[in-house]
Amino acid sequence: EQVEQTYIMVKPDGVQRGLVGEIISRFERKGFKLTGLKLFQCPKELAEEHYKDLKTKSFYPTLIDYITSGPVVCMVWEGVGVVASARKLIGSTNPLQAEPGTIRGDLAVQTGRNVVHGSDSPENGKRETALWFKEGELCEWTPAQAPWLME
Ligand code: DAT
Ligand code: MG
Repeated sequence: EQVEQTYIMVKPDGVQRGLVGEIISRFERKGFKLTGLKLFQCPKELAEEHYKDLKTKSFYPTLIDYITSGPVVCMVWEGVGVVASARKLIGSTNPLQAEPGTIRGDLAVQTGRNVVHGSDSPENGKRETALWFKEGELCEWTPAQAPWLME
């Protein structure tokens, strides 16, 4: 039972639509631990680095424009199995295929406006956390509820 970290981001549409609290709540209520949080205007170079694996895709330029079009909310969540669990909470990339009950399934309709990002592996969780946060911006702490979440 390895503690992992995942990088979660409310994309500009989620911020503009007033969904920040709703999205944070879902991870909070599940029981994961928040270790980083900031509102941030993403520079183009960082967006390009974050999505470098998609560089050859036709939608890459519009994806970069979208992610840099307004502030995003950057978060790091920690816990056992947090990477896969967060992906389940988020739902499928295409919101029309995302299950009801997931963030995208409940709150979005189009792939190009799918309101939230989540790391797809523990390795990328680490890579993206280091990309979006400086060391002093992360907090190590023990939530008071910890013994009531895990025996
Ligand atoms: P996810 O965000 O579910 O991990 P991904 O890593 O494959 O999905 O793609 C990153 C983002 O790129 C995705 O959230 C929205 C955009 N994207 C992916 N596939 C797309 C497509 N076919 N058309 C338009 N945008 C797409
Ligand atoms: Mg992805």
